[in-house]
Amino acid sequence: TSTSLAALVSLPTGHHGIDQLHLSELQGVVLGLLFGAVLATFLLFVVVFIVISLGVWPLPQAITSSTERYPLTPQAFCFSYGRRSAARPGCSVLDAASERYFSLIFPDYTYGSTGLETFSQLVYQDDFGSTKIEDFPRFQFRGILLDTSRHYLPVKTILKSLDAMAYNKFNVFHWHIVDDPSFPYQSHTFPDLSSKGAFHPMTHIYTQSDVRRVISYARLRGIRVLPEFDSPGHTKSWGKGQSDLLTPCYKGGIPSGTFGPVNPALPSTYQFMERLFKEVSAVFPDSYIHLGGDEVDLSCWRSNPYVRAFMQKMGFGVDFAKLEAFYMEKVVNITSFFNKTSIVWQDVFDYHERRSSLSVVEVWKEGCYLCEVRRVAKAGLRVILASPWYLDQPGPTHNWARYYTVWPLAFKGTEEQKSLVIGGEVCMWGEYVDATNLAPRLWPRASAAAERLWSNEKQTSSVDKAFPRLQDFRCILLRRGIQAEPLYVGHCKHEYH
Ligand code: CP6
Repeated sequence: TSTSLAALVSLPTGHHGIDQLHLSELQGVVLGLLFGAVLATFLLFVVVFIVISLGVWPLPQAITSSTERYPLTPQAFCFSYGRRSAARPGCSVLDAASERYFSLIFPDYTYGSTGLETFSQLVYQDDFGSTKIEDFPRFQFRGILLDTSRHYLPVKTILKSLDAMAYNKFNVFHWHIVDDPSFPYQSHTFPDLSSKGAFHPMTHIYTQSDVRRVISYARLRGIRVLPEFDSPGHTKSWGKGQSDLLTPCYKGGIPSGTFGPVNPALPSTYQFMERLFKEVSAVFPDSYIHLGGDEVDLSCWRSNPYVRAFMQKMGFGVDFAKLEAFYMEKVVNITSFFNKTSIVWQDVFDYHERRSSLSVVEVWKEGCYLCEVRRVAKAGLRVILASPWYLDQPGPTHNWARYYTVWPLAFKGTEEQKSLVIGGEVCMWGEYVDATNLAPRLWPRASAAAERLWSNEKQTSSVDKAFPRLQDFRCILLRRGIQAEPLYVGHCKHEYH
């Protein structure tokens, strides 16, 4: 006789919005455990108890446990499709997820092997027995920004981060792929951008096959890839492989030899952007694209007589905000022609007069960030909140509790305005971060933001209650090979690292 155990996985119907398939959501109405007859396995009876312990993170919307316990053996365990699930048997995303999660549940088990030694090492117990979980995300956009321009991150490192993101139910990888220091994206249309603008033309680039690999790896984990090509500022590296793109700065009436933001006064600039974004729109299939638009240094534009003449001609006078807005609107229009919805940093909203041409605004500045969230929502635009979740700098003030105690909707506004807050994002800027320190700097502090973005706010308002659960979850991350840093004094039960 054999045990027949199954986890029922159901995808709710009517699933839409920015959220892609995510196993944890598929678990939507999940984990109804079915039991068949119980077993007799010769003399030795080895069981593995379900580990749905304190470490469930982020907290599901509803979780109930009984004290009954059921043994779970890998030979007799399987995931199956819920009867009323919107996903049908044969769904490749779900099948791949089942396989991955089978290995995560039974870490040392390989199909076909019945080594009891391996099994015996696996026996551990849990406080609860049968558990029913009902779950769905609080916000549809739960992102992590990684910056591959300040330091190149190997593809392997990005994939590993995607694993950890999925464990934390993040569903957007915001790929800040290029910036001032380097241009690692290998463009087919403009190969010089990376051959001249990357840190190294061969080893420190992302080929299109690298990008495809990242996108498909992310897709299988319910994560969408949101590329950012930030302009007109933060583009120094673009200038190395594309002459006449950046604005020549002037000093004492002559060119000083230095360059500023993208030159908004030349028609060739927009022809370049059209061709670049045509390619990028095809390589990155997501319907969203991040266009940056932040921190534009106006002094170089101001110094350039041709830029000033262009402004006169356009009727902008000496209002450089108008010039910035003009430029961004052009780029927004170019990308919308390629069927993309654009996301911009809050700077664009702040200087833009015709805000109705914008769609989604990402709030990143410190200070009264909820004031800004409110202003954007009042203007009827969607908001992503990043300000409280800057994780790139270490230090005593940057502790997890600070990321945990954020209330994204604590501003005065109507329900409709609040519904425009589509989520939030953890920013991991790359000035001080590369493959050596990325994981411990991200985890488990980003997990604090993950729970804020996923779980019911009322059920997760206590730092003290969250602490032991987060410590447990950090141990789970370690067991899965994610080098998450410790929160405080303690040890992990299954310390393998
Ligand atoms: N790079 C780009 C950055 C930052 C931004 N854009 C940034 C600014 C201030 C802080 C952290 C990061 N490094 N392209 C702003 C969105 Cl504190």
